Amino acid sequence: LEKVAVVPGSFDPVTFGHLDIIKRAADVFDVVYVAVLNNSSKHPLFSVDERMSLMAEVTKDLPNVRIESSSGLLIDYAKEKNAKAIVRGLRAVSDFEYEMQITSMNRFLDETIETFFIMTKNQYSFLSSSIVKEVAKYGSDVRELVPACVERALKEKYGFAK
Ligand code: COD
Repeated sequence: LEKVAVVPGSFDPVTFGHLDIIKRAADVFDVVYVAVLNNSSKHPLFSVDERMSLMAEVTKDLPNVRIESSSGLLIDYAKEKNAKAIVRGLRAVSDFEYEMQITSMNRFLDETIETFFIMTKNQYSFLSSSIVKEVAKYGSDVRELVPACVERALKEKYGFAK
């Protein structure tokens, strides 16, 4: 039986930190669904479609990774995919409380789906979509933080495209 995992997130936009977690999950699970979702406490810069197409572009060489979106609850999506696991990334202690809350709620809703955490690589521990947007907004260089197509999309959004 195929072992399926869901890697959920807002991915607004995808960074090298996200990509690292997705690649490592794809090494362990047979099929990985990257679920581009809306986090109701965030106001996204990119639409779901834009986030999905950037994600598709940067994961195109990973054959067992599929990009989807859902407007419902993460746990319902995971059930629909017959997922055994939800995979999240952890950067610092500051992520812990938030992740603990989501994990507990998802377990309350369905205790058969496990949440797994992959610890970030040290070089990405400071990296977040928000910090990337903050830097890109002022026209600074984000090449080391995001894939080239994402850098281009940010430049277009913020009016720095040539
Ligand atoms: N290194 C490693 N991991 C990282 C890095 C990094 N530099 N940056 C981010 N990550 C990890 C995050 O920890 C997270 O695991 C994942 O990558 C995605 O991050 P984000 O910020 O894009 O995603 P979030 O935290 O906004 O995602 C929240 C969800 C969209 C999953 C959540 O809001 C949700 O499930 N929404 C759907 C509705 C729902 O079910 N709500 C109830 C949840 S209890």
